[in-house]
Amino acid sequence: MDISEYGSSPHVDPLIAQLQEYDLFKHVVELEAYGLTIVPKEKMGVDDGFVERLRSAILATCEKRNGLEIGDYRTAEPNAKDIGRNSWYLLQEDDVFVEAATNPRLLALVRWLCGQSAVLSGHTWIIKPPGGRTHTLHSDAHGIPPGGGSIAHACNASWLCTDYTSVEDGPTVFVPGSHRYGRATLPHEESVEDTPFNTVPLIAEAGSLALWNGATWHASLPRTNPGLRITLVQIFMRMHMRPIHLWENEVAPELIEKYPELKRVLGEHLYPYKESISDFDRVAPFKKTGTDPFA
Ligand SMILES: O=C(O)CCC(=O)C(=O)O
Ligand SMILES: [Fe+2]
Repeated sequence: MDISEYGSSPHVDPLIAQLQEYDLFKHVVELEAYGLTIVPKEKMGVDDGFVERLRSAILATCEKRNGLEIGDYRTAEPNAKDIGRNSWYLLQEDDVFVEAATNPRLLALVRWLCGQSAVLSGHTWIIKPPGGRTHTLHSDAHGIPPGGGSIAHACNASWLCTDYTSVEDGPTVFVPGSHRYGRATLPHEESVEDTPFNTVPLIAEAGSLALWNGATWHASLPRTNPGLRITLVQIFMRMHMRPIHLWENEVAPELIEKYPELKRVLGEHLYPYKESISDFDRVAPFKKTGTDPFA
């Protein structure tokens, strides 16, 4: 008996059929058990040239937007800050970005985590040169405090555009199972070296999809190998994470001045995230919302 064939659950039945068709059940189990999974290139149903096209599109967009020449990514040593600028809103730069965001296998797994109504929320590249900046352990499900972790609110579907062969490549590292904590990291948990939790590095070939529940704690290591690590980061979220209104430029400054509390309730937040954060003061309070329901 196949329960999905009864048609009793219209949202999940088609997903089960897709997961079966694409041979993805193992990845669903890993997402449930560890909060992350790596789908190898061969299972993603992409053509042979896909990764190369994606990598080239990222490099070309970075060069165009930032007015620089990167050269051969296997040996290049660009300035980390320069290549990190203007990295958002990629969809309309090249059709390969649309292919990356709408890959049917990727979407089956994203919809497993965040529902059929999941939306693409953020789209950016990470180009990491040797010695580049690293992330400390964090959750991508910003704002989900303790108590909110029984479902995935967000997920990260990152395409590896270069091989992550060893820790020298500067890979992402994860705390397996941390999605069940359902909260962001606290300051004493953030350092990869000192955290009391077990971490595992993401080792996989270019073209693989690394997919994690947004709540799964992760960081990244500095790159010590020559050349660039190149990744397309795609954040999907549940539909309710979309605000009803975007208030920016909608409310007259005079009204806000007259009613100062208005400023706060309209949201002094990071989202919608545009380009390089101009107001870094907003990052710490924003991250705290993931650790305390009263933050
Ligand atoms: O660069 C990495 O490996 C991790 C980046 C990260 O934190 C993210 O994509 O959410
Ligand atoms: Fe992250």
